[in-house]
Amino acid sequence: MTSLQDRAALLDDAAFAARPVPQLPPDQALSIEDAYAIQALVVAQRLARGERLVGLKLGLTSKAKMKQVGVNEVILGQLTDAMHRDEGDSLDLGPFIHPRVEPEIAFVLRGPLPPDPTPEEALTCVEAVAPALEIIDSRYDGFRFDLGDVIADNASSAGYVLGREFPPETDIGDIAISIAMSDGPEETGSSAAILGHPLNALAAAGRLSAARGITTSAGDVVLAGAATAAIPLSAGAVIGADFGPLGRIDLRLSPPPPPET
Ligand code: OOG
Ligand code: MG
Repeated sequence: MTSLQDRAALLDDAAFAARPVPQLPPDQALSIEDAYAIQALVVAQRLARGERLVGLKLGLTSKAKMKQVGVNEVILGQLTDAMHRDEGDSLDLGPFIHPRVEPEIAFVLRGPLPPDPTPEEALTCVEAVAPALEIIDSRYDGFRFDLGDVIADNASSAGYVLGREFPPETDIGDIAISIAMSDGPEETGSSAAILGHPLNALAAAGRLSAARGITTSAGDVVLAGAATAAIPLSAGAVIGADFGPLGRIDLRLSPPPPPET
């Protein structure tokens, strides 16, 4: 059995080198405790390289997502400033292994989340709501993992883009969301698919982060989890995501690198 630190180093190297690693065999499946301990070490390695924590992400908060990856529990991951991308940027896929994109609802916090908030209490911590895109990139071969693997891998966190911010009282309970790539694939859903309401995901973020000793503060971003299955990214395409009353996010992907001669 490799140590938690060895496992964290393996996952961090995989992310850094954009080279996938095998998931753990079933007889070595991680406990949830050990999985979050590895995640903490993976994140610590990023912080040691100078990255800064900027918030949290929930994963697997909709049936569409659970079905796509075959894991049926809500998970928590941590976002750093290095993962942030602007809508105006052209997204270079070089640093990723097999990235996918998914549409999300984001919260910007005005203060720390309490340990076990009701959705109403969670709402009092919100400064703004916004549409968002998340780029996920499992560090495992074939994007295949079990619950412990994906928690250890910081919930596949790799990138995020925030759209325009709206006031906290904006009705986000049932927003039609669609996402399409210019080269074909598309997915549609509703924000109601996110645990019934994205605020339930924010409350879950309070609960799960408190359980792992992770604190939040004003200005932090919390991604509520995707309402639809994720779509693979292909170089040169354009992602267009429509969030109805919350507007759109359009993101251009850099063209593929020229073939080596
Ligand atoms: C795990 C992360 C899931 C979401 O929004 O549900 C997630 C994965 O699918 O790789 O970010
Ligand atoms: Mg996500």
